[in-house]
Amino acid sequence: MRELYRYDPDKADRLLFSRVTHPDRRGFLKGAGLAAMAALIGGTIPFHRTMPGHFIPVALAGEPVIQGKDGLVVLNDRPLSAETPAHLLDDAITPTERHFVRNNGIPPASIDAAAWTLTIDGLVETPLKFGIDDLKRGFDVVTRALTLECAGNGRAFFDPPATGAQWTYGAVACSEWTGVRLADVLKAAGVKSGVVYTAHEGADTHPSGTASGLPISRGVPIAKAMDPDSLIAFAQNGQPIHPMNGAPLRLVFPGWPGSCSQKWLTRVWLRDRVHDGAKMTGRSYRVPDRPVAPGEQLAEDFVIIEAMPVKSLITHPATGHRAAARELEVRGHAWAGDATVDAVSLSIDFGATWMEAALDEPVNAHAWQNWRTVIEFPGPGYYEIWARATDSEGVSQPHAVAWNPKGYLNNAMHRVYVTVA
Ligand SMILES: Nc1nc2c(c(=O)[nH]1)N[C@H]1C(S)=C(S)[C@@H](COP(=O)(O)O)O[C@H]1N2
Ligand SMILES: [Mo]
Repeated sequence: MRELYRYDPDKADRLLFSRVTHPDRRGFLKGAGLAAMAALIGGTIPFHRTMPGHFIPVALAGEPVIQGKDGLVVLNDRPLSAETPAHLLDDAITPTERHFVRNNGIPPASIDAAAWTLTIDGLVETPLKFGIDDLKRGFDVVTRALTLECAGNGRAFFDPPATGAQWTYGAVACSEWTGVRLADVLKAAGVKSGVVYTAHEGADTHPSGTASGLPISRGVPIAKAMDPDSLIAFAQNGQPIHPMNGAPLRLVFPGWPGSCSQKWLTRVWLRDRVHDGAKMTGRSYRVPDRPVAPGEQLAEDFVIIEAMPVKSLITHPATGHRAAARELEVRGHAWAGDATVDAVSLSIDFGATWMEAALDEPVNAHAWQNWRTVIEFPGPGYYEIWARATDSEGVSQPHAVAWNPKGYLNNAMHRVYVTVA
């Protein structure tokens, strides 16, 4: 019932509540629906006749809403978007239960990994079809820690507000992905001259349930596809991929907008032009090619987002932490698209002075970098800790990011507050 409410609240309503022809009444919970609801809640529902339809009873809403995920905040139910609070991203490698979820459509209802096929076609010498075992047998299998961030991470802080999932900080993760290199698979098919872009297809369906067409089909320039860290992955942290993270097969293009990394992957085709699939055009995953005034709605001159900008996250302490002692360990991660991070600086005096944190090398290219330092507060009171990363090109995170219509690429510094007793 919980699943049904999550993926198809209309259908759940129809099944559980009696049909009433009157347009503003949904009818009442009865029969098998009533029995099922009562069983799940663990008691009878004396006022079931006045229970409104089309909502999830608190008793059910209080349950973990996504099986196999822990502590994620659900931003949207359908399609499902859920982010991870910053302090739950403290691990060097993000456990699967803490990896965010961003769905544009409805995931495939059943997943049969043994029967799954991936088609490689378009501008190739030989179109090929692979089962997952064929991929494992035919190509080098590699495991890499790879940073994946939604281009809309930080959207909630744009003013005027940008439409779309209101991500705060937690649409980012760095899990260990196991799979084969996309480049090896494309080479096996034979990349023809004139290939410009890839195009990706997955098995999820349009959120309306009735409209045909893919909810999302994006691509990358062929050079990014040939990067050895661009993977076709079949495992996440040593286990089969979580159903909401694209089981049984997905692309991972680290450092680029998460939207490139097609989940429930069924096809990669090569094109002689920039791909124009769903969410490649218009304002989707594109930003104005020049600064615009906040709120300005321009119609053209958008460019496709490629590598994501330098950014950092404070994962300890959690914001609002009450420190008993003057000394406090502060730690987190930093990442920079296809580049690396050279430094992470921290300030506890609103940016007047900065101190450098100890910063680890990435465990491999395209993995986020862990950093830490011990801060000593001068006395009791309220403090903000600000973190600012600088990438290998010398570019630092800004205090505030330029506004854009869809609220992408917010890499403003992360701030948390602490009170010292
Ligand atoms: N098939 C498919 N792939 C998809 C999506 C989707 O809706 N359908 N969402 C994309 C977006 S916008 C992001 S940010 C990432 C998120 O990956 P995750 O849900 O595993 O965190 O998946 C991308 N791949
Ligand atoms: Mo995304």
